[in-house]
This record gives sequence, structure tokens and C-alpha cells, in this order.
Amino acid sequence: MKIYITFLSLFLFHQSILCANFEVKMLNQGSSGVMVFEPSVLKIGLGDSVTFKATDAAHNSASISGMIPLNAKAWNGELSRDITVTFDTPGIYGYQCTPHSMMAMVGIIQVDDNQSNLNEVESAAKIFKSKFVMNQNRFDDYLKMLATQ
Ligand SMILES: [Cu+2]
Repeated sequence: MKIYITFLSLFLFHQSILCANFEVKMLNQGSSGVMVFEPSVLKIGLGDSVTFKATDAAHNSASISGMIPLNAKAWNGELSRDITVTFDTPGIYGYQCTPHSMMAMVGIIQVDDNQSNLNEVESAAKIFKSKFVMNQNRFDDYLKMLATQ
């Protein structure tokens, strides 16, 4: 029992010290335009988590199929609800707000400085952005930001 408690406290210590939580706001109006995640491009460490905050109503966060690393867990948040996602697989993740994907309400998260699935994400983005009716360059701009951030 003692060993178990020691192990548990070490585990909790590890979790709180080494793994960070980031916040991404879901907004009707952000500094870079309307219907936007802020920040829209985020680099985090392995095991870190991101809380998508329902700052404005009627948004969600959902991973886009074909735009997350192989074997990574997909997520699909509810409308107007916060959702916290933990990222345990290195690589690039593309996600959307489901009702506003046509308005290019999308975002990119890169985990562990790993770009091994960049080609897959770029190809999927090309197809995905064909349905954008505004902000057509957002995915391209966001992916460019990954290289310069
Ligand atoms: Cu939205």
C-alpha cells in the first residue's frame, strides 16, 4: 500500500510538473478574423493537453480524418462545451469546428516538434479547403506558420 501511494504521488507529481495544459479559445471574432480558433497554430510537447474553450457559443473542436498522425486518437467535442484533449502521439493534427468548417474555422497542433505526417496533412488540407467559402488560405497560412514558429 505504501509503495502504491509513493508511486501514485510520483505519478501525479510527474503529471503536474512535466505535462502542460494549453488553452485554445473558440471565437466568433478573433484578432485574425471571424470564426477562428485562438491560437490557431500551437506547438506542444508529448503528453501535453489542450483545452478548447467554448468562449463563444455554438462551436466545437473535432479532429479531421486524414489530418492526424497514424494511430493517434480522434476527438469530437460537443457544441458550446469545453473539451480537453491529451496528445500522446507525436506529429501534426488538423482539426475543425464542425458547423463552421466551410468558413475555415480550423486549427493546427504540432506535438513534440514532429512533422513526420506533414505531407499527408498538406494533401488532406488541399482537399478539405476546397469546401471553404471564405478564408481559403487559412490552412496554407497555418501550415506555413509551423515552419517559422
Ligand atoms: Cu465554430
